Amino acid sequence: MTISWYPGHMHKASKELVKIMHKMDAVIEVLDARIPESSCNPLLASIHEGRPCIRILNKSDLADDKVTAAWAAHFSKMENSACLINGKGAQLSRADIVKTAKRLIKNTDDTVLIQGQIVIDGIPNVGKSSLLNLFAERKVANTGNEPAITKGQQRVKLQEGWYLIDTPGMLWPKLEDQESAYRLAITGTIRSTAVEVADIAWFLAELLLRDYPERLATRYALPSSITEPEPFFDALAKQRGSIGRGGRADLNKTAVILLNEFRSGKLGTFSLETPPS
Ligand SMILES: Nc1nc2c(ncn2[C@@H]2O[C@H](COP(=O)(O)OP(=O)(O)OP(=O)(O)O)[C@@H](O)[C@H]2O)c(=O)[nH]1
Ligand SMILES: [Mg+2]
Repeated sequence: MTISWYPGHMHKASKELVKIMHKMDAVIEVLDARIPESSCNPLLASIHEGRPCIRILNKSDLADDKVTAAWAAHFSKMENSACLINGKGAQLSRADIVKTAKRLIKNTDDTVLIQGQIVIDGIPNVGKSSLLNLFAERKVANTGNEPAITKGQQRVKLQEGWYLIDTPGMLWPKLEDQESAYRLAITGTIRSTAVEVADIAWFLAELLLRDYPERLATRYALPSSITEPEPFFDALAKQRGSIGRGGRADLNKTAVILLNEFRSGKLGTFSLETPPS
């Protein structure tokens, strides 16, 4: 299966982002801490036009702390950039954002430093609207555990006089690197109706059986003889009662079980990409 998902609202969202960019003093690009490389939308660098960029590695509670710290060090070295980490249990504050933005905006114009505008962008379902709510310290934007919840821009004034603008999650027209596309799908960035759930879970099972066999063995009490997705899904289906015709795994139901456990963190924390050394 080739993964491709670029609905019309994303094209519209990118045009609307371009329209407001000249008014922005800085940008916040939200990345998924589990897949910082794949979750970096290549269109955004050109849309940002060199503006100061605060990258936030979000959902860090689902990733490996050491790898996330290495990614933060990698991104912080980039020109005109800062990189912050956010996750459940270790959240950033409004003061962190304002302080970092002021440091990056090396502008002698005091009015910018008192009342700047920052746009929050990134791929779908990465936590942009949750961050807007966090920094606004109230629920101003809808959030949800599926991609494409936000359909239009939303501007909020913070107590300090700064403005934050939330935007719809955006992918790009062609997902050239299909391994990356599968990583985007397993982390929940691609709408489930645009992919074959069983294919995505098969990719995830292969990856986990190869790199984290002990975690699967512990969580599902698997015999060590299971090293391939097919017997893995049969064993999981038996355990969770998702048996189909002929006593074999109902692959769709069992796929959903594995994906949900991975996405919710029940299987543990995973960093699926490491920074270039
Ligand atoms: N585990 C974890 N979940 C998070 C975190 N931040 C957000 N979420 C969850 O991720 C899901 C998506 O959050 P949203 O804020 O709606 O994401 P978004 O980037 O605005 O998504 P779109 O508007 O669809 O582009 C929600 O279920 C959030 O509760 C986090 O730091 N850790
Ligand atoms: Mg949103």
